[in-house]
Amino acid sequence: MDDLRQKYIEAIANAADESALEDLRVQAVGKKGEVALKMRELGKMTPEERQVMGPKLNALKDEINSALAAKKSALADAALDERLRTEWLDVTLPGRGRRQGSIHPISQVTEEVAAIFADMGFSVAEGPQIESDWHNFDALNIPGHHPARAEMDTFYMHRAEGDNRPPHVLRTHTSPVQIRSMEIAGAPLRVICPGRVYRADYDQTHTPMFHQVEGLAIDKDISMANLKWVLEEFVKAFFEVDDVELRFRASHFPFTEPSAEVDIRCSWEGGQLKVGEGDDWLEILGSGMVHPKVLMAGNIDPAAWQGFAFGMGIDRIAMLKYGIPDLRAFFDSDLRWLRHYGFASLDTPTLHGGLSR
Ligand code: 2U9
Repeated sequence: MDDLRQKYIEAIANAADESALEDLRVQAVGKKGEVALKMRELGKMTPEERQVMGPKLNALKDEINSALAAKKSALADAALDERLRTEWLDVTLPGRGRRQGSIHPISQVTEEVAAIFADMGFSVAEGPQIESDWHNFDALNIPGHHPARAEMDTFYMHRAEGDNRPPHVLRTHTSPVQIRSMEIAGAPLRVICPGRVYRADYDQTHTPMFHQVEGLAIDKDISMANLKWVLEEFVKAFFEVDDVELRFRASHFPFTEPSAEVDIRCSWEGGQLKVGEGDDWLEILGSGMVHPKVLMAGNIDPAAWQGFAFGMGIDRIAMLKYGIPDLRAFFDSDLRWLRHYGFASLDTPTLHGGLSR
C-alpha cells in the first residue's frame, strides 16, 4: 500500500496537465482502478485483517483524491497566470498607424454643431427616444385632432390590453427634450438638443430614423433679431465661410409664432455647393418665437419670458457640407463608405482647432 501511495502521490505531483491528471484519477481511484482492486481483495481476508486494511485503503483513497484536487487547482492557477502573462496589453501604448475605425459623419456634424453653439453659451441636452404623447405633442401645442400629428407619421408603442392611456411614441422630433429642459432648468435657458427621431417614412430622401438638432433660447426681451444673429453665426461657422446671406420666409409651426423657414444664399456650380455666393437659395432650417402655450407647458411664464427656437436635420446638413449624395447610405454600415466619408477618431471639432480638418 505504501508503494501505491508513493507511486500516485509522485505521479500526481508531476502531472503536466489536466488530461494527465484525469488519466491518473482513473488508474488510481476509478471504478476499476488500483485502489478498487485492492478493496476487492478485502473479501478474501480474515475479519481481523479486514478491520486493519479497510480503513487504511479508505484513507489512501481520500489521500489520493485530495492530492488530485490540490493539483487540479494548482494547474488551473498556473494556466490563468500563463494567460495573464501572454494576453497582457499595454493600454497606454499609442494607437496603431493603420486606420481601423472612423467617426461617422453624423457624429462629426453633431460635434461640430455642439462646438459652434457652445461658443454662444448653449449647452447640450438629451432625452428619451420613447416619449410620452404629452411631451411629444400636447406640450408643443399639437393637440389630439391637430393635422401635424397625422403628418408626422408617428410610430406608436403598444399598451397592455385594457390600458386606455394614450400610448407612448418614438419621438418624432427632439422638441420634447426642450420641454423637459424647461421643466428641469427653467428660465433663462440656452440649450441645443441633438438626437435620433423617428417617422414612418422611407424613400430616397426619408429614412424612418433620422437625426435632428433643435435649439432653444429663453430670456427677457429676446426677439427674432437675436434668432437671426445666432443663425447667421451658426451658418458661417458650420459652412466655414466669412459671410452668408440668410432669407427668412414666413411659415407655420404649431410650437412657434411667428415662424420662419430659413434659406441660405448659395450656388451649385458643377454640382458642387458653394455657400454664401450665387443666385440659388437652400432651405436648411425652421425657426420662430416660442408659442406662449409651449412656454406654459414648460412651466415658464410667457408674460415674463420670451424665447426663440429652431430645428434642422443633421443628416441633411451633413450631406450638404460633405457632398454625400445618398441619405440611405448613412445607415448601411458599409465599411468602404465609412472609410471614405468617416473622420479621424482623435480629431474633435473645436472652433480654435478647426471644425472639419
Ligand atoms: C420647443 C419650442 C419650439 C423647434 C423648431 C422647427 C422650427 C423646424 C424642422 C427642420 C427640419 C424639423 O428636421 S426637420 O424636419 N424643424 O422647422 N423646429 S422651430 O421649435 C421648438 C421646439 C421645442 C419647446
